[in-house]
Amino acid sequence: MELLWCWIFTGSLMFVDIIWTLPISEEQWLRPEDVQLAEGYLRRFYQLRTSSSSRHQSRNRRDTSAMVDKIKEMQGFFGLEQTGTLDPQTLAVMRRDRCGVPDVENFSVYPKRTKWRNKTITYRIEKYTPDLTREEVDRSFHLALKLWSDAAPLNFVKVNNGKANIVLTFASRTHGDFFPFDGPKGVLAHAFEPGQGMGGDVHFDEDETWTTGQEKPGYNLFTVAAHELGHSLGLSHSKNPSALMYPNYKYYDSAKYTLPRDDVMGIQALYGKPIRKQETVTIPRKCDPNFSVDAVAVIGNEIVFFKDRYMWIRTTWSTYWNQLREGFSSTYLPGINSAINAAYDIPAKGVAYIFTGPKYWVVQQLKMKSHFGSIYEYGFPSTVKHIDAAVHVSGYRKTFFFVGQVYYRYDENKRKMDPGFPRSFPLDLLSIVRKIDAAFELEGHIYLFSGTKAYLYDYRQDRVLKRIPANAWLGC
Ligand code: 0ZB
Ligand code: CA
Ligand code: ZN
Ligand code: ZN
Repeated sequence: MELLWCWIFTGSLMFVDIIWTLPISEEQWLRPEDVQLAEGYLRRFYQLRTSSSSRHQSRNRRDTSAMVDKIKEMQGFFGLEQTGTLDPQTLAVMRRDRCGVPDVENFSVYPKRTKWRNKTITYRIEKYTPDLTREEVDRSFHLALKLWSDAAPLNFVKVNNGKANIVLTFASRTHGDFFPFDGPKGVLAHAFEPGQGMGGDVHFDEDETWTTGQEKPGYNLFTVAAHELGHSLGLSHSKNPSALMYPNYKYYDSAKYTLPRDDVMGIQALYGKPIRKQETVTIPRKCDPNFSVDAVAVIGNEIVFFKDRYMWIRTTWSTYWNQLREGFSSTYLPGINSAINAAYDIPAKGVAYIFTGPKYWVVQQLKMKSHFGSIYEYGFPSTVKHIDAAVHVSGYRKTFFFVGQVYYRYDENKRKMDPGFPRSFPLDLLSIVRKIDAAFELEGHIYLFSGTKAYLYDYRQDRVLKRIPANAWLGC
């Protein structure tokens, strides 16, 4: 725990400070030097911005309230009572040597760069919270750990008894370390930096209400666990407000959240980059007779074929159809690093939607930053973990999603799933295919891909009109 380190070396100093200031009333005690010290401190570590730094000019009301907010933020961070005033305890902490490790700095690590020597790290859940089911707690921790293991060469293994590197538990008030919890709000949890014994352990304040959503009052367990596990792995607080390791709580949706850049840089500074599996470097062989595709969509003027982490791009203008570009999806679609399951585009809107597992990405142009959401926003039941294929039928303004042996119809205008779905495939289609891998619409024609074949499908009459090899567009 980062504070432990600081307190061992400066504890006695802080003690003297408090004794010395206690008998004096607040007004007498607040000297101009103290206000200046606080202002400098809050500017440096909490991005306080006031219009004037001169102490001869009177402070305006906006500055004062900004200062009060920042004092509260700092008090919350140090587990002090959030009074918003420069009381003796608060000033004592500000005066204290900062141990050379600001609690807020673009990612930061512990003074000795403590980290785990082992790449496989075990964790054990010692006690569950009554606020959630065991499954919800397990899942929150699993997803929180996955954020970190996706960004660095680390594996987490859950053990149910015996020794573990990281022990996670819920406790209130005094609970066997030197850091008693403070009841509801304030400190939500704390974690110890990597090491023997309590090293790496995470304690959650049982006096908080733990949730899997966003409901208030309450704190999202995934979010807090993700932050605390950053400490367990050796990261200290970051000064970057968009970082997960920023000191303040902010709700993050476990279905959508990916580790911010600052935290990725932090974890990789300690453990290096993740070791990618063989599949990422192999280019699928498009002319293989067993070739099948994962997804197809039209992005801009180009048809994009996806297979594993690779893609081929060709223009929709027939004269240039022999020109094919190709590469790893991550080079054309920054941020998308996993295999793509499905994709569809709405030509009228000029956007494409790309699905990887329970996430979808909104893409307007290749090589442009895209943003993402969760498939559950479409109204899929939680049993659906990924989509096999998707196609937007412009004539209906509806999008069809294929999942296993059924399909869903989504109304893009109402932004709602049509009632009566999922349904099983129409009969003619069903007689030919068992599962759809990919689908796209081009000039009013719908192509459905299944295995090594692509089918030109007339949805109005439920008739398959033509059958071609799945790689027919790829110049084989
Ligand atoms: N633990 O890691 C913390 O940072 C403590 C304070 C420490 C002095 C022990 C803590 O509970 N901080 C609160 C928190 O929510 C701060 C707050 O209430 O805003 N930490 C978890 C967190 C932080 C950033 C993003 C997500 C979760
Ligand atoms: Ca608390
Ligand atoms: Zn504790
Ligand atoms: Zn923290």
